[in-house]
Amino acid sequence: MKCAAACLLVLFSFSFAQTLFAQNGPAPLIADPPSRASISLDGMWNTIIDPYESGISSHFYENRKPASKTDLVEYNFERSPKLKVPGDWNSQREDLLWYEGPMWYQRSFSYQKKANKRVFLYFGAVNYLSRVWLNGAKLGEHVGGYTPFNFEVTDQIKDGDNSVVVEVDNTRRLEGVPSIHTDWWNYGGITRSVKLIEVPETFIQNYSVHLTKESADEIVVEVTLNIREHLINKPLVTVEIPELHLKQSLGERDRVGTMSQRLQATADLWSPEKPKLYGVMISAGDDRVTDHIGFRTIETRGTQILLNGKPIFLRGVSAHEEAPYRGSRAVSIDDDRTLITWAKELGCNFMRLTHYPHNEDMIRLADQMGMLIWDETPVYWEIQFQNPTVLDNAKAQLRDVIARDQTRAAVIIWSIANETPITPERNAFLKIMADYARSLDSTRLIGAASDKATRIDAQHMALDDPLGEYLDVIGLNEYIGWYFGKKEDADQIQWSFKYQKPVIITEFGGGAQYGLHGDSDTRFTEEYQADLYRHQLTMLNKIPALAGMSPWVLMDFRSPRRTLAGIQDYYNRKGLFSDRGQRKQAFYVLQKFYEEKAKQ
Ligand code: GCB
Repeated sequence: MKCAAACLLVLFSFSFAQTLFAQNGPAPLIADPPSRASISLDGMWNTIIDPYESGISSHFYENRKPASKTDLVEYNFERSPKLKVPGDWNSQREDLLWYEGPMWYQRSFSYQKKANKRVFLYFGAVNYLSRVWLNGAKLGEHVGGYTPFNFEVTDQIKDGDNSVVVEVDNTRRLEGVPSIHTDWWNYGGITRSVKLIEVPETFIQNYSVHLTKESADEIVVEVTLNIREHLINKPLVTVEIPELHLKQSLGERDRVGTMSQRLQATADLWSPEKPKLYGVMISAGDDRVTDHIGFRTIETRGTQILLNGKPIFLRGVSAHEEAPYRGSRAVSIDDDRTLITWAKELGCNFMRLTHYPHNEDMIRLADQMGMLIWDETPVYWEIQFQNPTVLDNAKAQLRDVIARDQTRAAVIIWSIANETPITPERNAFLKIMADYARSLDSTRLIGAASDKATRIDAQHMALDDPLGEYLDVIGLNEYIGWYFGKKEDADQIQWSFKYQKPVIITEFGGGAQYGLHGDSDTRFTEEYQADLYRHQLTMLNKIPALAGMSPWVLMDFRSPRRTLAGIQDYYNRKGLFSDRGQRKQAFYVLQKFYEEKAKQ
């Protein structure tokens, strides 16, 4: 085993907090919450539904009790109904199934202040807009329903009783990302865990440990420190990978900045078949994080995707973050494990997690179970591409999911959009997003899904969306036999693609109600869906640039757009599994196809 230190360089020496984060917004994200000392604030929170938005004018955030019998206070958290955190409100109470609007959450907790510790209030995700107060003082706001955020509360938190109040508003907005139209449920609430994270005064803000693009024998370690203003000590940063006999000091650095060091080491490479993870310890002064990290390379060559230098076919499936059996947002590691296990049973080595970043546990589990991941930002259908605030919002969501997941070997593709209209504004917007993703992480592939194919004649279809120029992999969503033409049309069709890049068919499929049988021409029967898969797979298999596929979709999921009574009942029924976990006939068609593919 070789172990030699090479170039030590400071990549940035700006203050992260000042340049990238809005005034009233959260602090830069703390990486790796699972390995931090923390106090969970999950559990039952007091809630007040507030459709007419009286909470701000009535100062709900003060969580006040009447000071005397004449004092008028028109709310009372303690006597109000409770909701579980993490969780969406829609599935917790029948009267909240369709609710879109503001909801106030409050919870009290006791705390003992500790010397030389900084404290951050961390939210895994809150959909969509959140305003947060601690002990009546506003900490800030966060926009976006699927990414984590944290506020520093070192100065606001008290010894003894504390009260945190969050106004959560899932109203759909034209200027939102996503905007007002989506084909999934707009689950509101504090949908992921909340905790207090305790760190030393100087701590490891973020890090990434990965192979270089050029060599599988070189590990790059990048560490960003957060050093409290008044401190002058510059801690020594050390990285250790005991199984590789690596222990390397990164040296003293400036107050804020990212240290980057290359280490020579030959690790067993991570793959879906052998998801090897190494214990990695990073320490800086009093701070220490311990992570489990896989090492692999991902690149493209012509129309191929290479994992660890070898071509790989992505046998995939798309999935929403929806809980099996319950019709709610997935909230537990068991939900995540079931989804990955089902995908594995189908023969998958790849999951397209749509249409927004799924929870961190899911990505960590993919690392452990061996599942390649397409990680997507919610730039979906029509959003206000001409609006600079919308671009900032989309970039912030991309920045935060990359900050959260950049150390996970499972993630191979950052997806910047799904089915967006071809306009000059959109092209410019997505070029900025692609460049931004690359500037934050140059080790992964950039993708997006387009549905803008054109029919050339009865036998030819083409995708020449200009977005392809900015991507490493081309994603195509096509619904021949469901929204477009007959399923048999697929037998004749040949596809052409403008860019010589790997193609992933990111969506195809059709609806079927589990247990509904008939002939294969009858919509919504299992036979129709299975037959559609047969025709599709024959067609897709003829695409020379085909590098993978992620049919739509693993499991039926709730959607307000799906109104057909008796069949859809507000579920999108394109699942290979029903929402109750039953396998439809098409599951077996795809499973057989993947069995064959795995042998090739
Ligand atoms: C699509 C969208 C996806 C929908 C799906 C459908 O093209 O990307 O979000 O759910 O079609 O079922 O229509």
